[in-house]
Amino acid sequence: MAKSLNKKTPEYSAQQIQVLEGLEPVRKRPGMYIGSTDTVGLHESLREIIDNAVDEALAGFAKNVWIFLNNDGSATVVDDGRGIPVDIMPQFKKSALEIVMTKLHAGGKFGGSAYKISGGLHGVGSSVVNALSEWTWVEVKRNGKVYRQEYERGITKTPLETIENAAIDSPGKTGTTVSFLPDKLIFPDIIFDFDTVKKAIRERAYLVPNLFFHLIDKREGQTKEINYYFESGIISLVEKLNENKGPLHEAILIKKISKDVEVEVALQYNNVYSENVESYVNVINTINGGTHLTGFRMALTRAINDYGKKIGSFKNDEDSVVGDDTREGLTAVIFVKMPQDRIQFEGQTKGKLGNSEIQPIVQSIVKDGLTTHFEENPQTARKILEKIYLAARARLAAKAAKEAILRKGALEGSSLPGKLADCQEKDPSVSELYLVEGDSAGGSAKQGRDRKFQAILPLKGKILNTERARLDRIIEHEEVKNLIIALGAGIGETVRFEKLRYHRIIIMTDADVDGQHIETLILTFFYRHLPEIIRQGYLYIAQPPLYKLSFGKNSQYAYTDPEKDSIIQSLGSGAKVSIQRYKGLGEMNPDQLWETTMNPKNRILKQIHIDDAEEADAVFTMLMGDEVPPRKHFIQSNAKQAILDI
Ligand code: 1YM
Repeated sequence: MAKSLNKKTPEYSAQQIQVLEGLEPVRKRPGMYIGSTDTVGLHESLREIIDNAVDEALAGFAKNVWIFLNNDGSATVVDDGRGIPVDIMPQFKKSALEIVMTKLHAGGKFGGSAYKISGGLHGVGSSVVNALSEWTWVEVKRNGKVYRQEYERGITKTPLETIENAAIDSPGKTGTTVSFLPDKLIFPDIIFDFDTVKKAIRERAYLVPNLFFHLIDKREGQTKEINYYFESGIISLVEKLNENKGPLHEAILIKKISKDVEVEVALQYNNVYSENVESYVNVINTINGGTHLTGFRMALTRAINDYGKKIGSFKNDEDSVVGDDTREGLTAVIFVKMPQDRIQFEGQTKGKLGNSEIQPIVQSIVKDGLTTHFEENPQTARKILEKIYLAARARLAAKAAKEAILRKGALEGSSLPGKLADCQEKDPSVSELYLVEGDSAGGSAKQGRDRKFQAILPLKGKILNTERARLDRIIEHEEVKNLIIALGAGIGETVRFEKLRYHRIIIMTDADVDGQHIETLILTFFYRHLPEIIRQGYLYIAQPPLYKLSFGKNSQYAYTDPEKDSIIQSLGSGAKVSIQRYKGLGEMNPDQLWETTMNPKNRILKQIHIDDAEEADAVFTMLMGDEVPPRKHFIQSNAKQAILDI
């Protein structure tokens, strides 16, 4: 039961701490407390500590959070908040700090903030991380002193050490430092991944304005440092997402509190066709949306239809736009803050907000906010309406075009393209489709393949740049049409993945700049129009060898430069080696192509993931979109690699 504790200092109400139990259960069943012990759980433990620092920022005290990835495998999180309280709790004869670190469910109410982050998905706090760490080291700066304590696997190792008049530059300097080394006995893999940590803090940085994040990788060979600071929260996030997409107007921010629910929405239309909407509840990314997203969508469609009618821009009374029309080129972030204990998550991955009361709240706030914004900024309203009307017209045109195509039977039931050399196998789970650059390499691949399970589709030149092309135009493009028919699953609204004819789709291009371009074009096509194929893990890139090393009567292939070097080294100094650098697939005869790149026994395939859709999206947009400066910059900053390939 919760015990009443004495209040020791005025700013810290220790009686709010509830002490429940020790940490033994955490080591026995770690998954119950951090979700899993794989790398997701490993990063979750770091996130827990970071979130404690972020909570201290939400409470209005910390201004900075530093995260260090140290050379010995440990991580250090530092904040400049008040410092975890260190006053002695009489009934335990221990400091509050030690209780926080060594007891389960010990936690105060954070500065009265109802929206604290820790207590999120797993929300277990510092003590659980401590229990799952080989060692933990905490330093608190408070009352002009420095306090330190060490723990091993959750057990107190040293008494609370106090350093009077320590090197605290000014009396105002306070804060908390937590260092920990994840326990190898718990986590099979204890290596922190810079990009995963970066993503987690970037998310927080956008949602907690005015907090400075510093991520520093001090591990050998890595000297990476990244800082995040967003003065204006989610509006910065929307602007960032639209950076290379040609925003059409100033981003719109709507913010209001209703019945202890705080709704914050930022939106901005851009020049491209895809939609990018993210939603959050108390800093938790609801990747499957939920009632807040539904409320937003309904409000957007209604506000636009109402405004369009009001200014008389519809020709007929019954004209109106539908939800889909409002999504083209829409970038938006929906951020709802509500009391933690009322949140209901739904769905298998708990990525969906289920609270039904949230939908009407978001809907009315967004509808009112948008209507007011349109009335006060008619220029912006006009630009948005034009974009949406264009989408509506394109929808009607695409529908007509699709009907025409379907009538002609161009896609459905159409016979396989003549260029496709299909495999004999009919079971998609063991069938492979090679997309090969150029007719000559396509010819070699057709001769070299194992026709039982390998199909070859040569693609001529550069396939259509799909980033900016609409569905009706894409289907008309010969090369893409061949690809869609060969895949067998259709496209757009009528897509049926169960009809996909191959579960391994392998892009095989030359290892040069042109090859990379074609590779990016094909990836863009799948990413934009058949992302499910990437999500299922069906898309691969073949890795042809870079070199053939011949010595005497023997030869060996090298797929990377280090591999080439090590083969040369292993041959000793006397050997005479001739090195052939492969510039294209066409330089290999069918047997060599089979041996090096197609034979499942030897070949190297790289599986494509959408693990960071946002980043992939940005790169695709930058390389493929209309905006020239970012592409130029990207090409210039990657020019070294490009030159090597020429
Ligand atoms: C690097 C991790 O844990 N910072 C942190 C934690 C606390 C406080 C300040 C804090 C909270 C309160 C009052 C309060 C915590 N305090 C507690 C407990 N950084 C990090 N910074 N004073 C300081 O909530 O009232 C738990 S966490 F329980 F002691 F209040």
